[in-house]
Amino acid sequence: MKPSTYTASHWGIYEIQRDAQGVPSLAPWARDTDPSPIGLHALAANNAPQRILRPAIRAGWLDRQGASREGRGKEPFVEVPWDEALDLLSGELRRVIDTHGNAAIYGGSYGWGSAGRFHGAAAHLHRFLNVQGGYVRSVDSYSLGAGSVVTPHVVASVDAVLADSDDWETLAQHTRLLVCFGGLPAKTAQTDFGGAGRHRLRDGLRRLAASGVRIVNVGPSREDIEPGIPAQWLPIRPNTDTALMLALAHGVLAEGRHDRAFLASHSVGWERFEAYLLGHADGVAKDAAWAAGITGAPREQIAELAGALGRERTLLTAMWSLQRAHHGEQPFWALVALAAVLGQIGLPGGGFAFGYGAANSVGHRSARFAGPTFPQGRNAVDAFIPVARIADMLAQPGGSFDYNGRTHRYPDIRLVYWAGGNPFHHHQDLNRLAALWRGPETVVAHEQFWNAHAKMADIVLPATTSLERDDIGFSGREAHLVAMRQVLAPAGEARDDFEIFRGLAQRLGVLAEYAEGRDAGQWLRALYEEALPRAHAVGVELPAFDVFWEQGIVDFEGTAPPRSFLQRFREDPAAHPLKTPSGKIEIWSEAIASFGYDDCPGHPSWLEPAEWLGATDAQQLHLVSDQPATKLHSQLDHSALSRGARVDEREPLTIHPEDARERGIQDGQAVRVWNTRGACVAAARLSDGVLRGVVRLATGAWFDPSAEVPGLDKHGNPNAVTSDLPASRLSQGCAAQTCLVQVEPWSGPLPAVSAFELPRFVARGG
Ligand SMILES: Nc1nc2c(c(=O)[nH]1)N[C@H]1C(S)=C(S)[C@@H](COP(=O)(O)OP(=O)(O)OC[C@H]3O[C@@H](n4cnc5c(=O)[nH]c(N)nc54)[C@H](O)[C@@H]3O)O[C@H]1N2
Ligand SMILES: Nc1nc2c(c(=O)[nH]1)N[C@H]1C(S)=C(S)[C@@H](COP(=O)(O)OP(=O)(O)OC[C@H]3O[C@@H](n4cnc5c(=O)[nH]c(N)nc54)[C@H](O)[C@@H]3O)O[C@H]1N2
Ligand SMILES: [Mo]
Repeated sequence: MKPSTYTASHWGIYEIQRDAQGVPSLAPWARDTDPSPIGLHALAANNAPQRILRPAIRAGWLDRQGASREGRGKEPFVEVPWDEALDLLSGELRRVIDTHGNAAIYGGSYGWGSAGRFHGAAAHLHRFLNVQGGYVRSVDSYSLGAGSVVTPHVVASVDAVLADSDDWETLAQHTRLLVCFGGLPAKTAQTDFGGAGRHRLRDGLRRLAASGVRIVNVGPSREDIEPGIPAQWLPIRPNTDTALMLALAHGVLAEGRHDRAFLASHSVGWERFEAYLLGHADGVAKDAAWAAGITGAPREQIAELAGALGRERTLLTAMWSLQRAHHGEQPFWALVALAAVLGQIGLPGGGFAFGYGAANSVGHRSARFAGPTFPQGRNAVDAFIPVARIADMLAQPGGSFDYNGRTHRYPDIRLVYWAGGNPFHHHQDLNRLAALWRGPETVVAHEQFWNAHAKMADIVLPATTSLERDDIGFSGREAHLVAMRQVLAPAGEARDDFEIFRGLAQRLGVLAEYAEGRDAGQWLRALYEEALPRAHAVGVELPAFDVFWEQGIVDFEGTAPPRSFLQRFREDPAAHPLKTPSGKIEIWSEAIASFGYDDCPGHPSWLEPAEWLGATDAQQLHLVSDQPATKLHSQLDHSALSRGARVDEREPLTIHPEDARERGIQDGQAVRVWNTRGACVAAARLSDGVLRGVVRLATGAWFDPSAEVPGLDKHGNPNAVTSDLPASRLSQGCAAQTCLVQVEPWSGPLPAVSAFELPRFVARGG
């Protein structure tokens, strides 16, 4: 059967097939040779019992119009007709703006939402709030909080570096030594924000293996590289990569092999860094023996790797997890500095990169252009927060915080409005967030499913899924546009986020400004047509909208990308300077040094994390809370794929057999993972693929707080125990990977998982 339509998702493109009765099914896109199974489960999961079918309002909020906040997350909901929900919500928005001003609304609404250039939920929320005076926004991401703030000072934005990465073919051809910090995991490369297309990582790895590239996986887990790919594992403790990188630089320097010419012509501040490596000020040489004490890796192995670096074409790449940590700026900065020492930056297959494997598009090069983009308008409110400071904002209205060289104040938030993200997935120390969540007068959520985020809101409005509406799939980093034609009728009374905001905008008298007189179909066409000249400018000829809509996909794989900016910089740094203050790579940053932050000094430095294996009693283990293989964050946790990977309904926790034995833990047994912040129930999975002292528990199990035991999550959500400390005063980034825990066998009866149950519903006044 010839597929006539396609759908795009963060985890891939799928073809929609229909049987004789017209019932749809999904098949992988024929041109994707390594499709992700995640999306194949999206259709069956779409109309699951967890779906939100009607607008619902927390009973206490409805009765007392916001007076009682204590019942948030505990009280039942009352389902109401759309008109009533929109009347109540528009009235509440009016009240909050009139009484407290627009800066009392938090509309940061961080999160991945769904693929599709028009129906991006957060973009609609931002536009809707902008047309009536603005809102408090968030900056940066949970993905790359520390990295994205430090690298523009040092070399270039993370986005520019990602776009500049060599493709897998170039690596296979030129790279001889590939050192990957955090591995090259196929699990994370399944996805790409806005729409992965052809999945490339596993094929890329096979090419590297076939051409004899030496691959060294540095990190706490051997499992971060596909089994079957010949790779050497250099196990190190979590959060100690910076120490290793310093020792590698020291080793190269000690042999006199540092590229003096490159350092002189293309970087600033080498002398200070050299003095630090040699220990001139602190008396501590950052050599292999020193790093062995910190990382736990054998000194000989560190020395051997240092001796091999740069002798042949060497690429250093770091997963994004390294910077999602206390002092997370340092490993990204140290990686750049180490690459500068080797002097191969800008050569094909050499230098440094961020995250081959963290997203599918890293290692792909085709022409890039700004695709169809829904305009969010102008925000009249100045106040903002670095995205991961949400709990601090709720805790200290008016309190001050540092960020990238300046001091700011937290606003006083009365209303939180979320559309297209799940704070009760993504934030750290969820018990703390849950307590602070009771502060604002009103919490609004547009959601598709009754997850913890919806259950913690006052006004819950049911949103459609991307299978239930027309849209345009485009990521900006991959080589395709997809006509995402509606596959299913909306579940229950679900509405598009755009429709919901239209209803509110009409009530608030800003409909014309918000919708500009267009319906969704007219917006799709207009956004597409606006992108045509931008595509043309980079040599991509897009067909007319109607042709695109009919043919279903535009595939411009293989079009010519621009020359690498690092290559041009290498060839002529005066003609092609970087956008750093000096125009060069800043191994010493005068700007960062001038901020005077003790937790982010002027050159890459080893700074002890708040919680790590080098500074603790033997009982504690380091928890790595990584991205889940069977879903995207919390999305589709209710699918058969995700639930099928559970043990007795709990998320598996990978633990070294020796650590398990010492604690009397058997494979498959339920365990209590805990620290002073909270606890969760997980299922032990014994594997010597993690370093001793390290446990790994993927994120994404829907947060399931116990009603009886304070601070206990019953499902295996690591954010019940992670720490909400910022990476540093520079970035205030998410530091989820810095966390120590105790693990012990669960004793007594297991609490039943209730994450997938609906909240209680009552009749009005009941
Ligand atoms: N411990 C720990 N925590 C982490 C991380 C970690 O490494 N460790 N990683 C962090 C990272 S990198 C990230 S990016 C975050 C991810 O955090 P999020 O992006 O917030 O997580 P998602 O589960 O993708 O949340 C998307 C939500 O939007 C809803 N949704 C989807 N489409 C639509 C739509 O069209 N309309 C509406 N209204 N809703 C929609 C989904 O149902 C879902 O609840 O998590 C962070 N949290
Ligand atoms: N299937 C799937 N793919 C995804 C996502 C998803 O939810 N599901 N999320 C997407 C998103 S939003 C993002 S931001 C990217 C994130 O990409 P990353 O942040 O890079 O992904 P993680 O899985 O958190 O971490 C990758 C590996 O790093 C290792 N690691 C952890 N801490 C350290 C450390 O201190 N040092 C070293 N050397 N290694 C360490 C862990 O063993 C882990 O398996 O992934 C994307 N891809
Ligand atoms: Mo992310």
